[in-house]
Parts: sequence; structure tokens; C-alpha cells
Amino acid sequence: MVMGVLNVTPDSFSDGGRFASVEAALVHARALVAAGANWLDVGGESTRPSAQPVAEEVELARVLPVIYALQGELGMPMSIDTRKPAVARAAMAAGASMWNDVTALTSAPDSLKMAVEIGGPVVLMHMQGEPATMQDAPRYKDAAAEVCAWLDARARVAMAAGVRREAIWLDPGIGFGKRLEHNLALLRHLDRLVALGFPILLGASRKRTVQHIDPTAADPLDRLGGSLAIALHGARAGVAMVRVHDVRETVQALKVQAAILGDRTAKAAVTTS
Ligand code: HH2
Repeated sequence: MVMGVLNVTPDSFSDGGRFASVEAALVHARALVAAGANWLDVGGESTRPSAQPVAEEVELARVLPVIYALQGELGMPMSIDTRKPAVARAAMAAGASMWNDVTALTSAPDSLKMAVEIGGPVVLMHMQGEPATMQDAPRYKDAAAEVCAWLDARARVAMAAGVRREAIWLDPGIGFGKRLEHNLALLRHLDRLVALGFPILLGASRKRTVQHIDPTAADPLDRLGGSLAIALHGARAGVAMVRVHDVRETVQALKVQAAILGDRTAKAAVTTS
């Protein structure tokens, strides 16, 4: 599945300010749907490296009018990309159906309780540190093993608090407190994450990882080729959904890959090729 990114922010790293008005966001949402998105991920706070937190009222004022306007119209589910439990609750009441939390329900004392109360699916993403400082000095001995163990532990904590197992998604958090070698290790060992038995969301679209491999791609808009390569790799490794900005191109790339692979499952393709 393909999740289209809808950033209703002035400062997101690749499209900040482009869809900050309700009208622009609605036009873009419809375009993402027409391009073949299965989900829309609505966000009102950038979590790019060095980003500063946004006040709750500001975040609510950005996302709620868009979710209200879109619910019922699009015929597809929306998620709310937020660290704040109150924003998640309001967005779900307005029509969103999944909470995408880049802090894996650790950012507020009542995050776990709120996830239980909301009852819908929740994405638990791995991040080392905070967006403001996460790229200063990320450290791992074995990034793939540590991220898998941490996400597995967070899933267990969520379930112990009362979140249903079927409601849990995991995400390795590409670029969130990770250097190139850490991101590559995570991508190389996605099968370990898949083996935990939860659906996996993978978000690498336009991220600096691509620039670290191709230094000519300083502009996020020049990172489409690398973003597609990662999405295709993720699908072959068994991730359930990729979070992307370029929906049309990603859907096309995935369709072509699926046609080439025929009816072999993504996992079988990985183990037999
Ligand atoms: N990446 C971003 C934001 N939210 N959520 C999940 N689950 N996984 C991700 O990889 C992820 C995410 C960053 O991308 P973007 O929303 O385009 O940028 P910004 O945070 O600057 O708004």
C-alpha cells in the first residue's frame, strides 16, 4: 500500500509551505488520491532534523479543518501524524482512522492511555532523541538489532496497556536519529522487522539518506530515484505500506515490480532471487 504525505505545515523539509492553506491541502489531497494513494497521512508539525516543537493549538488549527473537509469525500483512510495525544484524539474525532506517532507513544505521559481510548490503529516509530537534536550524535552498536528490539518492546508495552495487537504498526524511522550506516543497516535487515509479525510502515521518501549516497541530490526534490529504489526494496522485503510524497511515481514503480515478479510473494522473491 502507498501512503501519501499531506504536510499542512509551513516548514516541512521537502514541501513546507506548499499545502499550508486548507484550499491548497485539499487540492493536493485529491491529487494524491487520483495518483493512487491508499492512505493519506496528515501532519501539522514538522519533525525534520532541527525542527522546533509546535504548540498544540497551532497544530490543531492546521490539521482539523483539512481532516473535516476530507472525511467522507475521499473514500480512503487518513492517519494523523502527531506526537500529541490531544491532537490525535481530535483528529480521530474529525475523521482520521490511524494515529501515526513518531515517538511510539513515549512523548506524553498519557500517550498510551490515549491510544487505548482511541482504539484505532497506531504506528509506533523508532527515533533516537528528539527532532531538534537527533542528528547531532546518533549512536548504535548494532542499529538493526537495537531498533528491532526497541520496537518489539514498545509493542509489548502498548499491548500490556491495552492496545490490541492487530492495531499495532511498526516503523524503523529512517532518518530519525540515524546516520547513513544506521539507515542502510535498517533497510538491509527489514526482514528482521517484518519477522516481528506486525505490519511495517516505511518512510524514506526524499530523505537525506538519498543525498548521502548521491551527493548531487542536495535538493529534496532531486531524490525521487533514490526514494523509489527504497520503496521497491521495502515492498520486496515485505513492508505493508510505504509513506511517500511522490505517489504516482511510486505506485507505478510498485506495479511494474509486481508485474515482473508475477505471483511470487515479496518474501519469496527475496529468499529465492
Ligand atoms: N517521516 C516524516 C514524518 N513522519 N512518520 C512515520 N511513521 N515514518 C516516517 O518515516 C516519517 C513520519 C518526515 O517526513 P515529512 O513529513 O515529509 O517531513 P516533516 O517532518 O519535515 O514534515
